[in-house]
Amino acid sequence: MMRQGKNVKVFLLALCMSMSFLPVFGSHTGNNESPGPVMYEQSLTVERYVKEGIPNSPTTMAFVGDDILVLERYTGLVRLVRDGQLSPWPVLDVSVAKDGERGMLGITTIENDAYLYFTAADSDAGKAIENRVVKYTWNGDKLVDPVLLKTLPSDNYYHNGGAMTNHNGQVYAVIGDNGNYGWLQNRPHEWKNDTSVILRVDPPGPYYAIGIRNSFGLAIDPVNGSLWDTENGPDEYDEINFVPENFNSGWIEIMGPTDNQTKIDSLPKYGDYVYSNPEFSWQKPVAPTAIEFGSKELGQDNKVFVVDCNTGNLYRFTLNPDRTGFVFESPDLQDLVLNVDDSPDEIIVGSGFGCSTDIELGPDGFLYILSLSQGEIYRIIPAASGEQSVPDSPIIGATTEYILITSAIIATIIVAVVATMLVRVIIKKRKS
Ligand SMILES: [Ca+2]
Ligand SMILES: [Ca+2]
Ligand SMILES: [Ca+2]
Ligand SMILES: [Ca+2]
Repeated sequence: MMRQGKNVKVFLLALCMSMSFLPVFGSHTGNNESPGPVMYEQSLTVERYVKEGIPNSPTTMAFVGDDILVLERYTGLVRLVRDGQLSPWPVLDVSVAKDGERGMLGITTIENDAYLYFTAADSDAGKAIENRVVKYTWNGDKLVDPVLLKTLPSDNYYHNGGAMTNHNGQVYAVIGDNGNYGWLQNRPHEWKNDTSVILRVDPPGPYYAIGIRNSFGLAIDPVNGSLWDTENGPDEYDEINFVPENFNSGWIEIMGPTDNQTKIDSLPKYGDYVYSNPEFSWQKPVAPTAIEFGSKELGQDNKVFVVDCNTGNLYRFTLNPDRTGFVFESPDLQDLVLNVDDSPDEIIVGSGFGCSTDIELGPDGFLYILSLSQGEIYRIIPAASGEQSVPDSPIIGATTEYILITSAIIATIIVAVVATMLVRVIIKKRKS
């Protein structure tokens, strides 16, 4: 009897211990501290799209057909997501630097052509060589036939840029100042390298824009083909810009909006690039990253979405009728600046996305959001689509289901082990 009582205690202890491990199994992608994202807009909901998560700090992604290619920042791997599942086999492996803002930085696709932007190194986490834009062909299985289109400086670990986009067969990439200060940074001395610019890389073209400090976001308006960017300021003024051809964003002389006409008139020192103020600025930096246009399918076709790396917020802006800027209802925001004492409520449509670095509009018309810090792809869908059993907590719903299945399996194993032990004890007692 003593022995059986001890076994019951052992069983309960084992069950308690296994229960305490369950949350660890449930949050296998490493976002234990975060409950996952939530949406504040009633008509939209968010779900976790890839159950396995994406390892190794995913930076950017692009669709090829219905599949998604995702870049792992530090390994130089490109991974394939098909039907919401992460394939275990990488589709490309290159050697990338990992310090600062270097690494696997950008991708854009046109049909089966995939354009990648990365900081090439002599080995993974090795010595940085340069930033490269390389075109690959997607054969449905691997990225093959690399063609080096452009090399760009990586003199410093910061402001390496890497965001890419395309329109009408033209491919664009952005690079920040990368610690260089010459003509293209609106400085007077007659020297430049390929920094602080938006470039057309295929077919190659002149600088599309100059005076860009640091950027992780480019997007094309699907309605009129206009280019937009996000830019990171120093200790003040992150920006969103409508970017016409020959745009000068003003760095290093101007960041954020200015009404100093003398300063504006002193620009540019190089070429005939035209300065204009940002369409929106955050006075206190949030490190905005990706920018993407909303869709009819989501009822958001006059909206622009932006994510960031500092707050985990998903921002939403309403375009003006010309789609050249934004309109705001809040008097706080009608100066086009979120000042430190202004309410951000009008522009925050979701939160809890962690440090997020990419948004893509999928072929289904839904928004896919990549969280670098959480290693997740989330999908924004209509709340009434019927795909969600728990509309306001799909992430928790999915986790609970996982925990219940895991609990059932572990409990069954424990019962089997304890039963075996009990049978052995009984047989031993009978023998003695
Ligand atoms: Ca992308
Ligand atoms: Ca590698
Ligand atoms: Ca600017
Ligand atoms: Ca304001």
